[in-house]
Amino acid sequence: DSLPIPQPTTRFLMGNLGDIDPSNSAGSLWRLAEIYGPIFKLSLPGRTMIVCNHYETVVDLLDGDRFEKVIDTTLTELRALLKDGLFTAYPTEQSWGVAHRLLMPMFGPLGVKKMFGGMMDIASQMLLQWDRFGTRHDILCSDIFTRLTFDMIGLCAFGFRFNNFYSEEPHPFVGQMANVLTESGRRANRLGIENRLRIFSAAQNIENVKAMHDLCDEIVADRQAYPQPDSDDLLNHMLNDKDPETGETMSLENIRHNMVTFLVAGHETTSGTLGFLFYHLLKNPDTYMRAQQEVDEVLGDGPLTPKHLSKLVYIKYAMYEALRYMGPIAIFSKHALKRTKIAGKYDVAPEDEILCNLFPFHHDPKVWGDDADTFRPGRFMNGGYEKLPRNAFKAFGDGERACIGRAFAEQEMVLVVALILQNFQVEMSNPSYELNIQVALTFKPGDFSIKVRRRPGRD
Ligand code: MNH
Repeated sequence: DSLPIPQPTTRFLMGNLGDIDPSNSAGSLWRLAEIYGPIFKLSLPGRTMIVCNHYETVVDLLDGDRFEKVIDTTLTELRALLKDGLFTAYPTEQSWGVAHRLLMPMFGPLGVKKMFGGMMDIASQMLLQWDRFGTRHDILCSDIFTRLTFDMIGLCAFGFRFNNFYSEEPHPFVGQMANVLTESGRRANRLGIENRLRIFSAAQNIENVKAMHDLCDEIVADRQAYPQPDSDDLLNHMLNDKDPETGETMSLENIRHNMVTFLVAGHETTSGTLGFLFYHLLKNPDTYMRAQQEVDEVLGDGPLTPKHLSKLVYIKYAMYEALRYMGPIAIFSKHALKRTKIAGKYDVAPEDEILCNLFPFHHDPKVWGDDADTFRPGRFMNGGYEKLPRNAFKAFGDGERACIGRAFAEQEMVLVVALILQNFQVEMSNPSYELNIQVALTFKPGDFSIKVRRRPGRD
């Protein structure tokens, strides 16, 4: 037997469109989760969306034998930029498998260790800039961490320097991408007919996409004209390696779309997470102290080396806790391979788009307890992470379509946080700052600024 899936009242022709705020659809989905509980349904023009909010419903969607990633409306909009790149490829697309198998080793723990030097290069540029800013300068987290993560992925993946720490304005690519991501998000929340009427933004979008594709093509052409046989970066592997299963190489187009994919997926998420993390550490001074104490014990005033990374456990869990509390990605989508019941109760068909609503999922008191709404990295310490119920922490997505950049992101974030805490005392520019979420494709803390001061004896 099955239970009906609750649904807010629908309106003629509009369905539930009125229940979604187009500038903050994820916020609307949280609010509805508070009202409807584990699962609810929305009818939007042309499609039905089923939203799962609690552990019992979301975890059932992670059964790869019955459900798989679906290219939902937002991802479909993004395909104008990312095409068959890993993030937006259809499950049936051949190029996904080729790129996935070919690239996996580079994104594994060993591959990512080789990028340590590139990450240190960029992080030290940032620290140098902070010294020169002095103690009175307000550092806008969303701006500074975007410069940082962009430079890191550019250098580590393609040997390309965006040089965002050497210019007043970030590299044009940064703005082009921000515009395309915001526009894709907006388009995904509009009616099809409305999109056809927004001719100006569509033309602007096409221009931005072309500029980004051109830059990637230029980087490739440069590498082909001036090969770097000793470099071990992603670009060399994409150009030279073969898929171990089929023997196929990646096409030049697919390389371009994966380059843009790494730049998109690899900067917004990580920079947003760093912003959230500093917000929480500064709002909860005991957690800041504990993180700084860990850095002092592990590093003292000596240089950070790769062998230190695995010892910075509290910092890693503080980052997980920031991701749990509210990460940059609020939702990922699935669909059923054939008719089935979610959690044994709710009927779904293959054509239904099913959303994993991460905020309520990561705050489900049945898993996280009564203090689910408290920032407490300690919950993961001393075996706490290992003792979680299966699949309770899904900030990096799920299954074979989970985040390929996870080890890269974790290394990058632990490294940056450790270097900052080792060398600087950080405080909020405005001590009464309250979190406001800036929504583009991903979430980040809006208008959040910090001030920094060199720690005594750390220069
Ligand atoms: Mn990442 C997929 C979260 C950093 C490259 N990433 C995903 C998904 C989530 C995610 C969630 C699954 C989306 C879906 O199911 O539709 N990613 C993150 C978070 C961070 C992050 C929270 C940092 C914090 N991601 C990175 C970095 C890179 C990267 C850094 C690249 C260097 N992510 C990807 C790619 C995919 C992905 C590529 C798509 C993988 C696939 O489908 O094969």
